[in-house]
Amino acid sequence: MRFSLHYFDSLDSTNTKALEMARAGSDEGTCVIARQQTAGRGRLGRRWESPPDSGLYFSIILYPRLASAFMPLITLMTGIAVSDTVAEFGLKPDIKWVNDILVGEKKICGILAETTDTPRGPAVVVGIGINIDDTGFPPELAGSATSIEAETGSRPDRDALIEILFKSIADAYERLKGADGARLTIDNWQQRSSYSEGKEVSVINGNEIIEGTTDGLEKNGALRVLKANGEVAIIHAGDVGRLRALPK
Ligand code: BT5
Repeated sequence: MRFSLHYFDSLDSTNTKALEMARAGSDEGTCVIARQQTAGRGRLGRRWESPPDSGLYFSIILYPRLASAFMPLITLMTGIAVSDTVAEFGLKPDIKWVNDILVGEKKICGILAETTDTPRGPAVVVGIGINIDDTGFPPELAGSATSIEAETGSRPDRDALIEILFKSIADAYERLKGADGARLTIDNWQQRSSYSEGKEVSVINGNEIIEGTTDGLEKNGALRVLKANGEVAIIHAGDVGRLRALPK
C-alpha cells in the first residue's frame, strides 16, 4: 500500500476530513494528520481529547474488499498494528475489545472505524488517536488515560512514530487481505489481548447489561461472553456501549 500524507494544523476531526476525501475519490492509503482536533470523536458521540501536539491524530482511507459482516476485522487489524507500534517503544500494551489500546490498564490509544459509500465502492476510514504526552488531559481522564511519554519517560519523535505505525498497518492489512486472513487476524488479536479469553467482564449491550467470562472471538470479530447460566452471548462491536473488566 502507498501512503500519502496530508498534514493540517487544526481540524474538527481527521475522520470527518478523511471521509470527505474518500467521497471525493481519494486513493487507498490517503492519510490525514492534524496537530489538534477541535471535535475529535470516539464511538457513540463520545469525545476524543485532542490538545495541540499532545497526540497523533490520524485517519487513513481503506477500500477493503470484505463482506460487510467482516468489516469489524478492520478495527481488530488496526488494534494489532497500534499494539505493535506501541510495543516498539518498549511498552507492553493490551487490547481491550474492541478498540482500546491499554498500557497498565490505562488507555493510550483509541480507534474509530467509520464507513461511507464512494464512487469506488465502500470505504472505511480508520481513525487512530495515540497519546504522545498527557499535558492537555482534562482532570477526569487522569486516572484512566496515559501516554507514551508518561510510560517511557521520554517524548517519542512524531515522525518515527508515524513511520512505525505505517509499517505496522501495512503488515496487518496485507495479512488480513491474504489467504486465511480473517483467521490469522483473529489469532493475532487474541495473542495480544488479555480480554479475549477468561476475563470477567460486564458489558452494556443495547439495553442489556451482560456479565460473564470472555470466551474468544467469533470469525467476524464479535466477542463471546459465557454467562453464569451457561449461555453464550455474542457481542457485536456496533451494539456495545461499554465493556469493563470486573474487579477480581
Ligand atoms: C475511541 O472511542 O476510543 C475512539 C477514539 C478515536 C480517536 C481518533 S483521533 C483521530 C480520529 N479522528 C477522530 O475524530 N477520531 C479518531 P471510545 O471507545 O468511544 O472512547 C472515548 C472515551 O475515551 C471518552 O469518553 C473518554 O472517556 C476517553 N478519552 C477521551 N479522550 C481520550 C484520550 N485522549 N486518551 C485516553 N482516553 C480518552
